[in-house]
Amino acid sequence: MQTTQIGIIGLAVMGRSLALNMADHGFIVGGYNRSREVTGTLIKEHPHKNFIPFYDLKELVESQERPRKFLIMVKAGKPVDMVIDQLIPLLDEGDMILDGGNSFFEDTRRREKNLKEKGIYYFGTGVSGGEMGARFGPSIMPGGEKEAYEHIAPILEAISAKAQGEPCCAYMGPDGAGHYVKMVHNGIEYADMQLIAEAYLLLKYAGGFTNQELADIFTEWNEGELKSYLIGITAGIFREKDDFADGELVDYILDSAGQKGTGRWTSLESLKQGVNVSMITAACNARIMSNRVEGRKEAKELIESPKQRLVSDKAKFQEKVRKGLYTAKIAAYAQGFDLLLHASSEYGWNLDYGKIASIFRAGCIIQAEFLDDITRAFEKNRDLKNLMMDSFFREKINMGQESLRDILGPGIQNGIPVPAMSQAVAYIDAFRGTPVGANLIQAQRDCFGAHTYERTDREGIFHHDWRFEHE
Ligand code: NBP
Repeated sequence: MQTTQIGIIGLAVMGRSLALNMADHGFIVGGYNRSREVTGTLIKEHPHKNFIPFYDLKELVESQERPRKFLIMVKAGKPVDMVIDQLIPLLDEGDMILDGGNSFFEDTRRREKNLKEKGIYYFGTGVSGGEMGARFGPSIMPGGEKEAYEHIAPILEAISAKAQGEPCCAYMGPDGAGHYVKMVHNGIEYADMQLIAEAYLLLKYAGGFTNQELADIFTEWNEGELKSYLIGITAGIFREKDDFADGELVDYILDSAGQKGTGRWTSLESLKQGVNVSMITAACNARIMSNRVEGRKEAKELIESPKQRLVSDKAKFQEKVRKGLYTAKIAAYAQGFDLLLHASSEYGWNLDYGKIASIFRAGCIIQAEFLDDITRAFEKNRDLKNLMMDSFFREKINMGQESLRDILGPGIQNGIPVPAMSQAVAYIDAFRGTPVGANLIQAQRDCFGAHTYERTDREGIFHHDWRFEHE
């Protein structure tokens, strides 16, 4: 039997693509899938001299060089625990299990702890970039015991995407760090996509731009500071003709977006950490509202829409939307990295934010030139508390915030929902120290519940005996 260097368990879209990617890079890969026909189909459709199919998990384990390495690529949740339970009796101390699925980081922490007690290394490994990324170079975020990382680094770094020659894979930190970073990456992705959708709505319904014009605008934007994978594909989408009817496909796609849960996890986790990721939450809520297809149809007949008022100067508006989008994007990334900062301290991960931004530069959905600027910001100041405090981004916000405010007006007047952009403005405003009304809230709390308050003019905790008549 040929000796394998890594075993992949779960050969659906992601497992299959990663297996072929590893095989292409010269690694001898053993593959196993619960349903044997999936393995059979894979070798029939993609025969590869470096890929060896297994129909028995024990045989895959026995084929491995030491320390053994297994990459689990099954549906997140219970199936991961089931595969781990099947593997444990077959493994020896020092062997390694990687979970490359979208597992919740708390599950990863639990599994890592349990397996450590058995002498088995466990790496929660975020893999971004979907099927194409997995096949030809994803962004990879492994988290686990640092001393064991050297055993898996050669494989993971070889198959990862490369940005300016550097692998988009780096050790993130202990236990759940890799899956946490992947979760926040997905949350940022939600906000980024929502912002682009809002820019589209503004240009279409307040600017009156056609799909062809939108395609040209996004193509132009993709040559400047907004240059990114998402802006690039958006330009292409506006040009794509429909197969069934006249015009572009985008106009025939139902206005209802799906989600698999990682954005929601980010939002829930932010509340737990006491961190404001309002733009990620706004993006989740926008998808939730979009799913009320029948309800929205019904309400459209009952609740009046404002009259459409197109902007008078299209070119000027277009430029303001570009600047506003870029400014809001800074706020979204600032929120995501702020959550990472708090989590790093809460869980003792010592995350390297500059490194994290650098591995997002290729292979993943949020890849963008902009990430180089984030890396530079954290390299310049490792103790940077918020991206918006970095001199480069501060200046960009100062230059772009007026445009962001200006485009919200036509959006709101035309009845265009712009929740993520609105949250960007609210975040920037609260962040920059403008009054947020908390003095009044403290007064109310003290009035109805004697919750006390602090003062601006003297030290101490105060309670006031509110003299006006109230229940
Ligand atoms: P799926 O998430 O669709 O899972 C299907 C795989 O899980 C099949 O191999 C299936 O085996 C296996 N499986 C299940 Br379901 N229950 C099992 C069990 N109890 N024991 C053993 N195997 C079991 O696959 P995917 O889309 O390739 O994604 C894999 C992971 O990667 C997921 O966590 C996903 O969230 C994540 N991810 C996916 C993408 C993407 O673009 N699809 C991107 C990034 C991350 P069977 O063939 O016998 O049913």
